Amino acid sequence: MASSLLDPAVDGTPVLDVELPDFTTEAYKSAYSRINAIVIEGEQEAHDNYISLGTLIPDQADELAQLARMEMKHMKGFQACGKNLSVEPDMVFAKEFFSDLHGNFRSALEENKVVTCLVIQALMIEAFAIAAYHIYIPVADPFARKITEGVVKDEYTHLNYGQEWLKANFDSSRDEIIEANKANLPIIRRMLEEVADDAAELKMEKESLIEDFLIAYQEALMDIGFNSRDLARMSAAALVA
Ligand code: PL3
Ligand code: FE2
Ligand code: FE2
Repeated sequence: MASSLLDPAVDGTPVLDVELPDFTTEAYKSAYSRINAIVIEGEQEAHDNYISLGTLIPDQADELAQLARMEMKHMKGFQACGKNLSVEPDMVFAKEFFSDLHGNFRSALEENKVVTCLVIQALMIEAFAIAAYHIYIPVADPFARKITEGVVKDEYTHLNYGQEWLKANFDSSRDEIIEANKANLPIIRRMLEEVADDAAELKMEKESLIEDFLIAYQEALMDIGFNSRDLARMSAAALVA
């Protein structure tokens, strides 16, 4: 049976009655076994990626190790969310889900392409996580909701890290950011499509996910130094591929 919840939003503004899903159905648990795994795998890979970035930016290795530690904490939190609902995360599915993006990050790392690595991890993956967690919070079970609220704050710190670095190095990074966007935004789009049915089972809408992703991603690009024509061109990259 669906229940409803009247609750102030995080910033204190009142929100409408939200229909909560039934967390005990097989359909919910099946979808959750994949989504929970995606999030666990995403946090694990984010940890590894920040450690790797520390080898490309040695003078910031300590700060990056700090970000990596936060990702480990996130991963453990989401593992607890799955356990709490008696769901076994489908990690094989999740590894496959991330494989293209993971491969592109690894190739960039081997070529010492720090800009591409930052675009993939700190801009795209973090914006994806921010969108997903935002949309999830109002429809999450109370246990997962608390954990996710703590996590989403950290993800802004991570997005901001990439944003500040790329902003400080804008002139020398511009072309590589555009290239990394073109190669990887279609992959993010495909990942959003792939998760849409399971997300809908959790009462998360694909349109809201895309919208929130674009807000976080484009705000970052704008702050880094791109103008609105650049942004339109860069977003179009997701449509043509
Ligand atoms: C980096 O800090 C985290 C990377 C995680 C990527 C998350 C992608 C999530 C897509 C699925 C949306 C469902 C959210 C539900 C949360 C249990
Ligand atoms: Fe995280
Ligand atoms: Fe993160």
